[in-house]
Amino acid sequence: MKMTFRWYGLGNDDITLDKIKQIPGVDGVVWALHDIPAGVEWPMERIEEVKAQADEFGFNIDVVESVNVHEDIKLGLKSRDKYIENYKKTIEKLSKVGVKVICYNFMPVFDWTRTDLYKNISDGSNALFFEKSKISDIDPKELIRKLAKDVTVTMPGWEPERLERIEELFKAYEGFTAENLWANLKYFLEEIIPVAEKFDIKMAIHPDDPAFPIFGLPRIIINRENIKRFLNLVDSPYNGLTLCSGSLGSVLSNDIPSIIREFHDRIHFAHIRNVKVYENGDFIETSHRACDGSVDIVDVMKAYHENGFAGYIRPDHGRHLWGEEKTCRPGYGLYDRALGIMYLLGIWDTLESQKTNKI
Ligand code: CS2
Ligand code: MN
Repeated sequence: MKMTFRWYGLGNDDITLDKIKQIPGVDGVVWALHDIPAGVEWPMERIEEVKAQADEFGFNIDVVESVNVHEDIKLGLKSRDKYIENYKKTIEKLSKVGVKVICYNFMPVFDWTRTDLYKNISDGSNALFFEKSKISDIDPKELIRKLAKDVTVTMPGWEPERLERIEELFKAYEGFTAENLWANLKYFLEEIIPVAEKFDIKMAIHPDDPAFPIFGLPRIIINRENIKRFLNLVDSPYNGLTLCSGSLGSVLSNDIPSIIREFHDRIHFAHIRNVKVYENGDFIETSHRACDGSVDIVDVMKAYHENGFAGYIRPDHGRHLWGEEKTCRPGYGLYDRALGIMYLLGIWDTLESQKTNKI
């Protein structure tokens, strides 16, 4: 298991590399060129710049999250081929600085979606929250306006240039079904995976968050059955998963430890976080502790450990603690993610000692 921490880049993240350096056990930063729009080939100089910045602190840059997929690819438009070509060129360039895993998602229009970015918790902290009933009444444009008012940073998947086109995008998706999305994903994978194989980079799809359709848009990477179907679209180790316990955890019927046990050899990147799901389907992000949320994080770590997981892992979102919501990106503060790492390493180290009969 190789521990990493997400870093949004120099000047784009108040959690700087020198701070990350002080969290025990972190070997690499998970990065991206967040200002490059989906579909555009990443410039080599910019990639090399990040490599030099990480080198200075001794961090690897083995994992990229994300190289975003252009909407025309998801929609299956004719124009997709030129964007797929750019994607392939980006894969090749990333291999030159030693990148090993590319995380991406295939969700129409939106990346992760919440109704509240700073829901107060009784202990005085706050966290990302999803109110199911709100999503069914709210116009997506209204939600975008509401969330944009709350943050000063651009959130991945909610980039202004994409959202300016929101009406156009919804129109393009009219009558679009889950089967259309499956077909377009297959087309994309059949093009990309041979290139990933050639340049030895594992592609790792991120599950949809939340793991059910919203605003009438299909979502397909949502449960065990669909993950199995996804892996069979192109049956290669290079066609793999980012297993996000929080995204899949938004639906109580997803048994995440058993999904890990079944597909561990295709999981290249593990996102670990906990969510508390309520009876009405609302959910809030919690600390990583198993007893604080609905996902048994101890069993999640056991499932990785017993299968000798050698891939990359990172704490995913955390709560905002000690007033840090004033400066950090929603869900990506320093403190809860650092605490999360200590919890995850505590479980892992205990399991390791048990294995070697030290305890
Ligand atoms: C994050 C995602 O919400 C999450 O779980 O990990 O925003 C993730 O970065 C993207 O979906 C990857 O493309
Ligand atoms: Mn995730």
